[in-house]
Amino acid sequence: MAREAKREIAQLSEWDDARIMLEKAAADGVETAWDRLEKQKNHCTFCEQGLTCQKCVMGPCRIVAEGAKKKDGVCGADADLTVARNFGRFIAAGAASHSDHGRDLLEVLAEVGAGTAPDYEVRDEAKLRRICGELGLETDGLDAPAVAAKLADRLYSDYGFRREALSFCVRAPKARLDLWHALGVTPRGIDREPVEMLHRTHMGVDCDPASICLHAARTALADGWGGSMIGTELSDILFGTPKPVRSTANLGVLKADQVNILVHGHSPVVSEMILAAARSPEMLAKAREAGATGINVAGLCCTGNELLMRQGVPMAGNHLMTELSLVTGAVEMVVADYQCIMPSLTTVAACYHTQFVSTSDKAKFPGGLHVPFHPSTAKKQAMDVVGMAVEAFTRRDQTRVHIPVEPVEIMTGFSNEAILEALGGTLDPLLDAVKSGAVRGLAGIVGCNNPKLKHDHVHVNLARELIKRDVLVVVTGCATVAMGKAGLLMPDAADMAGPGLSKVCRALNIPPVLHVGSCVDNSRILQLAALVANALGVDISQLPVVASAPEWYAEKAAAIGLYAVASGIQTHLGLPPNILGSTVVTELATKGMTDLFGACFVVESDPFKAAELLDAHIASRRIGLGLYEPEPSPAEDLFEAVPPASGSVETGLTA
Ligand code: MSK
Repeated sequence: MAREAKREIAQLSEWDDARIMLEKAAADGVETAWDRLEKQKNHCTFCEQGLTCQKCVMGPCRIVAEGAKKKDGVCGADADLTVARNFGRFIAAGAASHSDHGRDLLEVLAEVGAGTAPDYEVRDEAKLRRICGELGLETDGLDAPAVAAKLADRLYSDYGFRREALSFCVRAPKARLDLWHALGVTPRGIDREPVEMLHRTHMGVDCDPASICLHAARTALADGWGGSMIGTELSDILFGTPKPVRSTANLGVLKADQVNILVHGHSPVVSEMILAAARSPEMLAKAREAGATGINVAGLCCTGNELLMRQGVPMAGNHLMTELSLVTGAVEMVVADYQCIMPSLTTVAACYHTQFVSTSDKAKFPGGLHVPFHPSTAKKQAMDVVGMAVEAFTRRDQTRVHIPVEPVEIMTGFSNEAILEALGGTLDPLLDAVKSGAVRGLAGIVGCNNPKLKHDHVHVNLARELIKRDVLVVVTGCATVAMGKAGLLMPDAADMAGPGLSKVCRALNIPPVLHVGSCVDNSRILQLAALVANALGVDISQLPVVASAPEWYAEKAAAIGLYAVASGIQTHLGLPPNILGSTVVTELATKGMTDLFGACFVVESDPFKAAELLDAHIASRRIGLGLYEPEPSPAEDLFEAVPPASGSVETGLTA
C-alpha cells in the first residue's frame, strides 16, 4: 500500500498559534503528536478494523472476515465476535475512566462530611440539599457536613453491585427507563457494568456480538447517568455551580512577565487548590521576589474547563495544544492529574525550563516530579508545588520565549442552573422557542482533537453550520477552546447564527454556542435533554436533539457517544471507531441501534456534510413532534423580553 502523503504545517491546524508553534517546535528539535503520527503511518489495517485479538496467548490472532482467505482466531472467534469484544472493552475503559474520576469527587465529599478534608468545603449547599431531595434523602435538621456524608454514602452504593438502577436514573424520562428495562440495559452499578464487560469478553464467555454490544450500551449508560453525573454534580457542590463568566483563550493567555502554571487533566480536586495557592499573598510575594509581576494559572484540556467554568481561569489550549503550549518556552510548570496527558510532555518539558508535576498516585509520569495530592493535606501540597513553579521562573531563558498571538475573549459558565436563570427561571422560553422554530434544535458538540484530522477544523465548521440553521450548540471538553478561538463563545457570535437563534441570543445576551463544561459534564446535556423531554411529555429520542464528537480520539469519548445514543440522541462521529471489520457491529452502530434506542451513530469527517445529516435528523424529529419548521425570521416577538420566573415547568434545578 502506498504511504499516505505527509501534510504541510498549514494543513495541520486551523489556528495561527498552533502553526507558529509547530514551526518553533521543529526549530527547537521538539517532536509532537503530528510527527509521531507520520512515523506510525500507514496504520495496521487489521487493527484499524478491530480484527486483531490479544486477549489470550493462543494468539495474538489476526482475523480475516470472509472469502477464500477467511481466518478465525485460534479459539474460533470470527470477525464479528472479535470486533464486538474489542469494542466492548474499549467502552469499558472509557466508562471506567470517567467513573473513577467521579469516585475521586465522592471521596472528597465523604471526607468533607467526616471532617477530614479541612481544605475543602461545600460551596453550593443549596444544590447539595436539592440533590438529596431528588434522591429521596431526608436532610432536615442536618448541617452541611452531615448532609454531605449522607449523600456520599448513598452515591457510594451506586458504585457497588446491589442496586437495580443507579440513583440518577430518576432523571430519565419514564419512556426511556421502560425501554432500558425492556432491553435489559438499565445501568445497575457504576463499577459492575465495566467489570461484567471484562468478564463477558474473556475467551469463552459471551459469544454473541449483539449481546456484547448491548452490554456495551449498559456500560456506557453507567458512565453517563452514573460516574460522570456524580463527577459533575459533586464538583458543583464542592467547588460551586458555574455561572456565566468572561475569560480568554489560546496561547496568548500566557504572560511573558509572570510565572505561568498550566493545570492539565480532569479533576478540579487538584487544580482548585493550585489556583488558591497561586492567588495567595505569600506566593504572590515570592513571585515578585523572583522578578515576576504575578502568577498566571491557565488551563489545558478538561481540568482547565473545570477552572474556566467556575473561576474564569483562561484556557491555553485543548488536547493538541498541550505539547505546543510548552514550546512557547514561557511555561514554568505543568501540574497534571489524569487522563489525556500525553506521556511525551515530560520530554517536551525537559527541552525547556518547564517542571512537570504529577499529582495522582494512579497517574505517574517517568521524567516528571510526583507530588501525591491527598484531600487531608491538599493546601500545603499546592503551596509547595506553586513555590517550585516560582523557582522555575528564575531559570527561564527569555530569549527562547515566544507567545505567538493575542488572546481571544470567551464567555463560559453555562451550567443547567445558569441556563435556567438566563431563561428567567423557567424552561418555558426555551420550549416556546423550540416549538416556534426560533431554536430548531439543540446540538451537543463534545470531545477531543485527533491529529488524523485538521486540528479544530471539524469542530468549528460544524458549529458554524449548525448555528446558521438555528440550532443552539452546547459544547464541552476540548471542543470548547476551538469554539472560543473561532469567536463562537461570545454573544456577538449571534451575528453568525440564523435569524431565529440570533434573536434569542440577543434577547438573552448569550452566545449561540454555550460552554457547559468538561468531559464528565456531558452529563449536563443528558440532564437538560431529559428536562426538556419530561416537560414535553416525550422520550429523549423524539426531541430535535443531536450530539457530535467531531475530532474524538479517546475511549472516554466513545463511551460518551454510546451513552448519548443509548439515551436516544443521534450522535455524529468525525472518525469511526475500530469496528469496520464487522458487518454485524457496524450495521448495529449505524442503523440497528435506531430500532433499539431510537438513535444511532453517523460517521462523517466533512463538517459541512455532517451538519446536513444532523440537520436532517433535527427536521425529522420536529416533524415527528408536529412542530413548526420555520420560514425565515420566525417568532419575531418571542424573545423581546425574558418572562419572569414562573416555575411553570418543574425542573428540579432550583432549591
Ligand atoms: S480532555 S477526552 S481530549 S475532550 Fe477531557 Fe479533551 Fe477528549 Fe481528553
